[in-house]
Amino acid sequence: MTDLFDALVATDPEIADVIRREIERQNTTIQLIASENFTSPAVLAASGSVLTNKYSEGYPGKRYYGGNVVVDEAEELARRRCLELFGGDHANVQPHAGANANLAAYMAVLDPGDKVMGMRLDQGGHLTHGSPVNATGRLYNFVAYGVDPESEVLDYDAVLDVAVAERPKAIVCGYTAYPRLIDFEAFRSIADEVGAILIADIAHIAGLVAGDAHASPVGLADIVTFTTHKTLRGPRGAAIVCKAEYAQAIDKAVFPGLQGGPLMHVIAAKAVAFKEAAAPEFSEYAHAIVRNAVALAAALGEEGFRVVSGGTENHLMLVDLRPFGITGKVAQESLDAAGITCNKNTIPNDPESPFVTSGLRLGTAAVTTAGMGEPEMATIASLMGRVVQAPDDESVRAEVREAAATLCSKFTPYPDL
Ligand code: DSN
Repeated sequence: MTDLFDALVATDPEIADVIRREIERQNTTIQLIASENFTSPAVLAASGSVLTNKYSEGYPGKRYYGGNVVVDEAEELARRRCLELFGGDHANVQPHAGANANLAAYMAVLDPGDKVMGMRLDQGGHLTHGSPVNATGRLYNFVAYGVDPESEVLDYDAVLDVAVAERPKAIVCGYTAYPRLIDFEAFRSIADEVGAILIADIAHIAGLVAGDAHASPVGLADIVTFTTHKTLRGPRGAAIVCKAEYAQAIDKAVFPGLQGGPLMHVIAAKAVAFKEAAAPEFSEYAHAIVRNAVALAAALGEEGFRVVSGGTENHLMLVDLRPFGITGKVAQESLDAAGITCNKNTIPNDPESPFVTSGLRLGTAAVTTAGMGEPEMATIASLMGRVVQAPDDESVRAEVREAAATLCSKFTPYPDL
């Protein structure tokens, strides 16, 4: 790694400097973006390897080009480890991103114009769950379910009512900003009630599922998609696990349906991540993420934040900033300036636009990887409380930035980089 970086410094000092400064940013500021994590040096090494040079259209043993005998082993290892980790009949580890994995799932089982039911995008659904500006919303006829307006939690009877009224061909469960456990058995029975295919998008919670900190949809959902870089802590990318009857359709949808050559360096890094996630320490890690999220949500409540749905049961929480009279946009910018990275996010029935928002989404996967625990969650909540009460105060920002750096000096994700 060091030799490779030396080569980069010699060839392109500007990009080398960007990477150096990003390592510094990740090491010295608090990372609370719920979809991010700090991947291991082993994953970094695989994804920065010469496997990037290989063209491998097709699947192991059935490639369009020669010279794939070595990289085939990487993809076989990734597929095998993925199935050992999650269960299921068939795995496809080629999707470059969660968006591709979701579109492949739809392409495998739907025709353009078919009706699909997913969570409202402003209540936790993802862009690829039918946003009108995304290919999924243009190709398929999405209808939405949402959370209960009072409890801000899914009401499965209400979801069933929408399904019975709409008779979708597929139902998508799994979210990008939902802080509660998902009852996949309830979704299976709703899908069965209306004869729908069930697709679970567990991009956010894949690491919790792998570590037994959240129930798994595998075996219940027909198709399960997930990204590998969030709670799962692998390289940027995605994978699909499905029942045997959908295996061929999924493989065809990914390649040649959607993608060309797979990223073999990233597939090798996914194999490394699946191996890491199968270790007993990973289960401890997954449970620690949830404990930290519960602690952070409770401490933020004490600081005056309104925690959406009253708390969390997974790795993330949404907080409503209206008690402080500020928007998500202002809070995100002020916190960023104070050394705390997070993202503005709509909350259920948000009066503000998605570019402004009334809330923040916060996640604990990255800080838990860095080694922080419940005492540090209380510290972070108190630092956040100071910033949102004086969002424009430069001296508060400077003090919090220094406190964040002091905290991170004891919990540095990449001390050797
Ligand atoms: N951008 C990811 C997230 O933050 O949840 C999803 O694509």
